[in-house]
Order: sequence, then structure tokens, then C-alpha cells
Amino acid sequence: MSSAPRAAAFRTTSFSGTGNELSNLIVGGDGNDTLDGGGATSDLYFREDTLIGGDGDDLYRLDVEMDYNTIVTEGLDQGIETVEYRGQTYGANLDMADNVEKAVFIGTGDVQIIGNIPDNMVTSGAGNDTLNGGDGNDTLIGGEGDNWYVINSADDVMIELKDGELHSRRLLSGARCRRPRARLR
Ligand SMILES: [Ca+2]
Ligand SMILES: [Ca+2]
Ligand SMILES: [Ca+2]
Ligand SMILES: [Ca+2]
Repeated sequence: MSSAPRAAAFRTTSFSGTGNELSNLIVGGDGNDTLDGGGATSDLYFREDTLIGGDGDDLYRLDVEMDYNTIVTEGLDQGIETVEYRGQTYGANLDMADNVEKAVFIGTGDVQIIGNIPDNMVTSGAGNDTLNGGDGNDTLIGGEGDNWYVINSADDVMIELKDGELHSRRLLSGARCRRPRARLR
């Protein structure tokens, strides 16, 4: 990584950093930054970006294919982070990085999104998705499609569209599940 292109911001103003087709290191400052490894590449699994948000409520923008190897690094109590997944997928597993609170999938296809220790808000797209907030009290929003929700806390909340027969909700009860409290909106 020593020769990789780098970008960094060290001020408290918001910073927007977008990389290129090479492997980039992008470091945010104390503000609410947007970090995007960017850049199309012919080898989808070659690029290895490292994105470090620092303090502030940072937004990470990842492509489900081209950012397969991207490393998102957030410290504990360094803001409320959102990771935004884009692109087309045929069943990608999207594991949220540590200390990132929110995930949004706005691409096409089916995904499985897996949260982390803190309370997460997980929003998937139009596909048939699986949403799993992991530990904590999570809010899971499946959007359109035939979605599965992993409910393993009494305070997990799932929000499913109710307009249309194709929109369904299901519970996969975890070992710690007592009385799942699901909310239909
Ligand atoms: Ca920041
Ligand atoms: Ca941050
Ligand atoms: Ca969906
Ligand atoms: Ca969680």
C-alpha cells in the first residue's frame, strides 16, 4: 500500500474523497465525510481500498462487486456511520464493518446484510433479501421483495411494506429470542 494513491482531510469541515481504479487510502477528518473508493476496474477483485472516516458522522459508499476487498475502519464512538452499497448483485453477503451503525442497499438484486454489535438500522432494496442486525436492538427495513428477517432480540424491529401480496415477513428465531416484537408498517 505504500505506493497507493492517498487522500486525507484533517479539518472539521466535511470532506468528500473519491478514489480511482487503483487501491486507495482515503482518510477523513473530524467532520462528516463521504468516502468512496471509486473507479471502475476490469478486475473486480483486484482493488483494495482502505477508508478511514475518523470523527464525525461519516458516509461510506461501496460497490457490491468492485469494493469486495474494501476495508472500512471506524473507531468506537467516532460518530454515527452509514455504509451505502450500490451496484448489481446476485446474492452478495454484506457484512457491516465494526462501529458502523447504518447500512443501506440501493442497488439491484438480492442481498444478505449482516449487522454488528451496536444497534443498527439496516435497509435493503427491491430484491428478496435477508436482514440480520446481529447483536443489539436493530431496525430492519426490507423494502420490496420477499424478505427474511433475523430477529434475535425482543427489541428488534422489522418494517415491511404492506402493499402487495409479494411482500412478506418471516422470523428466523435466534437462540436468544423471547417474544419477538415485530411491527408492520
Ligand atoms: Ca470524519
Ligand atoms: Ca466517524
Ligand atoms: Ca427487499
Ligand atoms: Ca446490531
